[in-house]
Amino acid sequence: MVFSDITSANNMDTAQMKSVITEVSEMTAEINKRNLDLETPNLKDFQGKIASLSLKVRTFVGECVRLCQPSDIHICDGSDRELKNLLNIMQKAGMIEPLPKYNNCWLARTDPGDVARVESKTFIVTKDRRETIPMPKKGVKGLLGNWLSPDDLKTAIQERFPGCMAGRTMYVVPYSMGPVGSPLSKIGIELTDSPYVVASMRTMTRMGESVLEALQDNDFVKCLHSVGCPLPLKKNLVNNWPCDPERTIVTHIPETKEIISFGSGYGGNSLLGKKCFALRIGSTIARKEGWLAEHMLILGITNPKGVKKYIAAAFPSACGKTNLAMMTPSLPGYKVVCVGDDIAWMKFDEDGILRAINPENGFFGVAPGTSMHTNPVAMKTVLSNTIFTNVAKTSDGGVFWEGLEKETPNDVTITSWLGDTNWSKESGKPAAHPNSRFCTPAGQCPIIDPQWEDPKGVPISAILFGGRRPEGVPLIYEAFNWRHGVMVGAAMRSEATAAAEHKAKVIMHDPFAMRPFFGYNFGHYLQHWLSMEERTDKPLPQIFHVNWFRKDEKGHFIWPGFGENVRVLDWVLQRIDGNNVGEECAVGILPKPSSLNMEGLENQNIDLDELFRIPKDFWQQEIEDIEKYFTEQVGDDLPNEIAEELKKLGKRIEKL
Ligand code: GTP
Ligand code: SPV
Ligand code: MN
Repeated sequence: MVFSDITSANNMDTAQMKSVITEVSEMTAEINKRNLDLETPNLKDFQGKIASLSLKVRTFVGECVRLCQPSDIHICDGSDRELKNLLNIMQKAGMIEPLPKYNNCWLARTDPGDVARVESKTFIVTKDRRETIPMPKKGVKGLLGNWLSPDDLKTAIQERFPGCMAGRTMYVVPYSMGPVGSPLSKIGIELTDSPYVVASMRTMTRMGESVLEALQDNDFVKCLHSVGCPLPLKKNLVNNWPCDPERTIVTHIPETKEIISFGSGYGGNSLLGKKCFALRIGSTIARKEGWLAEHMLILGITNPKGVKKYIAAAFPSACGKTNLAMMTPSLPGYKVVCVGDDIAWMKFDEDGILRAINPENGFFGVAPGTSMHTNPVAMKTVLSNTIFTNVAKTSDGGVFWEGLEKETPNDVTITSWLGDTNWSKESGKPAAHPNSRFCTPAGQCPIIDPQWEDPKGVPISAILFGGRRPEGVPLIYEAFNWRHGVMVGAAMRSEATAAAEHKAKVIMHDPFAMRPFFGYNFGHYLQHWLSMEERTDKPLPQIFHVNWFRKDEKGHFIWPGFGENVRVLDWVLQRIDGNNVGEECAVGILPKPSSLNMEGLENQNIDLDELFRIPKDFWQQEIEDIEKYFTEQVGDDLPNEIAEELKKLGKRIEKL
């Protein structure tokens, strides 16, 4: 309702008038009135174009046109012709260039100031701060999300949006998270002035005409995005990439299901269906409706006996979700299929079984480290219809990034993501940005699960939590029960990565891999997870914690990872099957000696003792850190059950 019609703003009932949103609408109305007096584009010129839209969509578009003052408007139909046009526009503007080595693949190089999610500029707007974030201890900076008051949102919008699309086209992007028409799916409409966002949303979501048909007169998540560079430009663009990093802001209003983002054209800041909708707004809807919106991959795995199970796994950004979701198992007889690589919406069906859908339609995957050796499936997926962003290119029209050295012909020259045309390793700088990405259709994945678009979702048997833990954390352990598992998720930590603006290598708390993506108070989120036990009389998925990233004293990974991770999944399957392959230890249930299938790895000198060692001093420190984090960051909002579980862990560690 930030965008609600000026006239209808005067007709609201008292309850509504009291809500957060009313204040915001009034503000918008003010801005709009003012803008109408300015050089407002003639909405009448656009009437014909928006005539076929539902009243609700038309109202939303009308509001935003008045506010942003675009020079044209385009309703996206999702057709091939439309995409061709967009690519053409971007190529002419110098935003993308073709990669002739592949089929319909493109390279975008951004302003180096706009390369990742900006967590510090991402906000949830609620009247009451406590709804959004737990009250941190006095004098401590809250790390579980950023809150913005409705008043401050008003100001932020006022300072940025009036006239922000001048000279540009406003694209109306209708999209569905989840297969169009599925009862589990939800619809959003993103208004954006970035053709790059439109082309990417076409891959990452189901986008276009069919969505408007499915929407009819219903409500939708309202998303407004602008790169914040009205024409004529006030200063020159860098790499022809419009953005305004100094004034970037990404805001969410759960109460009215609105997302307003300004200043960045990149990834999670601008493809608003992904983190903003599917996780932040999604988690608030899920809480109300009794389900879970999580930062999780979904994979299907069939063992040599032909038994197929589905596993969901939450790892923080750049910690291995895409790789696990598409893994090529090294053990003979195993088959892995991919349902999704980043987000899972999980709901109980009428029989009480937890089922998951992948609300996305594509992969926005980390490029560096991806190769025929580590992830051949991803390499095959990206050979056509892919937009690469901030990777390096080769003189034969292909792509390059760290990890592709062995697969790149020797006689080509490499142009780095920064445009250094004669890049070499000796420069000491990476060829591709560490957060460079491919944006590619999920349907092209050679191991996409035939069930991946099943409107009912797939039944989840196990949930994995994990992160980058160079020290102390074993390759795998299982939680004793659901409640213990929720504590394990809450206690997750991981080395920072380039996916956001953090300094790498610091071990950060990242509960449930959701720290940047909670749409509401983390304490309430924990309560919601704990409540799952009461929502079904069927067994819940078993919970595990994995760590592919333990290192030796020289800093080398001691587990080969990637396709070899199937050995860990094999143990998970055995546990799901009820096999007697686990033994209780202080942190949870560990594999019994020799229950982890190591066939074929005999020559690799893998130090299993080290992989599973539970150092007492490390864990004492770990528990102390987690306790401090819970006390300082979650305080009164921490459910007792979680505090109790942590105490129990402490007692078990004492006995080591
Ligand atoms: P987001 O898209 O940011 O959410 O990342 P993600 O969780 O999907 O991570 P991804 O699978 O893209 O992996 C990130 C980086 O970790 C890549 O450089 C991978 O090569 C590397 N990686 C993934 N799996 C493993 C593993 O099992 N072992 C090791 N050593 N590295 C891995
Ligand atoms: C992540 O950071 O977890 C991503 C990339 O998947 S982004 O879309 O930028 O959020
Ligand atoms: Mn992700």
